Amino acid sequence: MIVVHHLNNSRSQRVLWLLEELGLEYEVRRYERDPRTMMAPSALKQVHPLGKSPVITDGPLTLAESGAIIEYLVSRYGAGRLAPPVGTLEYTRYIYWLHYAEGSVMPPLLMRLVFNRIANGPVPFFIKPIARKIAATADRTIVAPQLKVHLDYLEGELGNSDWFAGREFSAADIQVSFPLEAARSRAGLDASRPRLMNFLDRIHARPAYLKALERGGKYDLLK
Ligand SMILES: N[C@@H](CCC(=O)N[C@@H](CS)C(=O)NCC(=O)O)C(=O)O
Repeated sequence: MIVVHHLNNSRSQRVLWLLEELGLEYEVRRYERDPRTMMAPSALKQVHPLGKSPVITDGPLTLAESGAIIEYLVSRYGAGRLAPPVGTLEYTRYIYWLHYAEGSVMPPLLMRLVFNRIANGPVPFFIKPIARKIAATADRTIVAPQLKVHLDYLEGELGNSDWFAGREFSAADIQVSFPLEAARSRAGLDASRPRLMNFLDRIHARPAYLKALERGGKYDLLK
């Protein structure tokens, strides 16, 4: 049985969604973020040394890293579903988006999260104005321009095809969904980028997406 070690409000929601799309049986083991630090509980370190989510176990295998998990589940259990045929241009695009989501667009989104927390988090009152100023300057000069480049790029890509890898929905769309949802929550993704918003509307209407939300519980991404 596949076990998903699922942290609330996190990337592991994508894995639940993928498993629902594939119609596979799985067990969800839940972990709650510390409400003050938002970090994962130490119990996750007993599953994998990094203590992050998602992690899956499948028989003797323990696997972390959402892109690797998605690739593993699709190649082992997909039976040709949710990935373009190997050797096609669409397959290369599929692999590209699996990597891009965590390797390229998530870093500036994570920096935005950190600077938001520095600006709004609990710091001693006498350093608060300085902390806010440093966070605002770093965000304005480093993070915001990068996020704009990524969101413009992603919006443009959906002008070429309905889904990221091509004409068919694939697991690459599941992988890219998390940065887009995070961008809506903390990077100002809105109706000024209609293709991305339409993509989010389309995925949110999928029965498997909704079923995965029921299995995963509250999904309210950090700002
Ligand atoms: N690149 C990794 C990132 C894993 C990761 O950072 N997960 C976050 C959840 S969104 C986490 O576990 N955060 C809690 C913590 O760092 O303590 C992946 O895609 O799986």
